[in-house]
Amino acid sequence: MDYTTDYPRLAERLAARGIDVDAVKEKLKAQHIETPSWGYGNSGTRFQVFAWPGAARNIHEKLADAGYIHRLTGVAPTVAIHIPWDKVDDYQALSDYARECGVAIGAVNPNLFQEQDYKLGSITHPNPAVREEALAHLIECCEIMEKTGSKLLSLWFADGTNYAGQDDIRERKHRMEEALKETYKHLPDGARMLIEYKFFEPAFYHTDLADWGMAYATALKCGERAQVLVDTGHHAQGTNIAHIVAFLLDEGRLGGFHFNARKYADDDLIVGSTNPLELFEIFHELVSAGDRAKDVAYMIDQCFNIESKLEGMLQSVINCQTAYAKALIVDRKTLRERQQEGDVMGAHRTLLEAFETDVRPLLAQVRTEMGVPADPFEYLRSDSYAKRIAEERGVGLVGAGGFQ
Ligand code: PSV
Ligand code: MN
Repeated sequence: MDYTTDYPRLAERLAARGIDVDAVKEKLKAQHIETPSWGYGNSGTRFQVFAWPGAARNIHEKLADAGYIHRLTGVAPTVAIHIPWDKVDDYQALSDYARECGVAIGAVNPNLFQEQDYKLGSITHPNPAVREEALAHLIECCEIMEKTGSKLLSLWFADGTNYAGQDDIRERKHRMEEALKETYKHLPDGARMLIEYKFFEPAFYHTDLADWGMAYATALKCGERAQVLVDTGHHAQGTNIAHIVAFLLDEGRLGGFHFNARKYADDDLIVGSTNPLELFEIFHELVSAGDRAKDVAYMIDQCFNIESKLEGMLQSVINCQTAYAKALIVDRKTLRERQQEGDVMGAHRTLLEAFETDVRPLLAQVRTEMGVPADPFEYLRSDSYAKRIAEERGVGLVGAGGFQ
């Protein structure tokens, strides 16, 4: 549906609330959401992988699909890669191909969870030879960053233990710090290292980097260019993620996000699909932090198991745009006044006013001005791209994100 005809009325209402609508539109046009290569391939749960017709089978097809999502939205110009899932011989050629597709290579994600050797961990493994192997992979990823021009090394470790007493927790902490300090030295100029945490899975007794505090403390030991990556799925039920975001922003250590939604834990569902208020709260903190949030990297980390990869990815980008648009139209002047007066409900309702505003006309207007479809989802459904790739690529499970 094209909502642009409703835009003038909305713009008038926002202006009456003291919102600078032109400034909001500029910010929305400059939004940057990175999509993950692994979201374009087939993936599944530990029970089954269901093949989707036309799902990307290799990094080239993933980049082509990412380029398509960028053409439809105008705000998804980079693609995160996972090594070795996306390993190639010639990274210069890969970067050139990405450019032909209209995108660039974004964060490089080392994969330290799929080798047999990593059963007891990677950089925290009790055996120094395995730790060496894992460190070599991290350094290899820094070299790939150099070749692709990537400025982000995005780190997540499956390392941990399953049973009390299985290994020495403090010793593992030291092994982690040692490896990350060494990796830090190999970062290309101007690049950052983002340290992700997760409180469980695949380890269930303890995870070496279980929460934001551990990731933060580790980042401090590495250096200024080491920051925390918040994956929205990696928290216990009830955790206030917006609070973590605000705290890390204030400390200058919020590096980026992995967006997804979860009902239970790390379900990798479409961001904003289970708790749009939470996503809005996060964006509200980001907008409130102003310039402190300027380098934050917004990445999607999702897999689409039963739905169309392209539709799932597109909806994810749209949901991020919606949450950001709502955060941008918060009447911050009134909010501040009410906060200082101790007006609890007044302040809360100021936020709700923005959250409950239908921003579809604003986004449709922004898209039209950007020269992309006013309703990208409808466009995708009426376009021939999905049909064409389904015919060309067929139904196969090969080349997925490594979950088969
Ligand atoms: C782990 O659950 C994670 O969130 C990490 O970011 C991985 O790189 C990604 O998912 C894909 O497995
Ligand atoms: Mn993640």
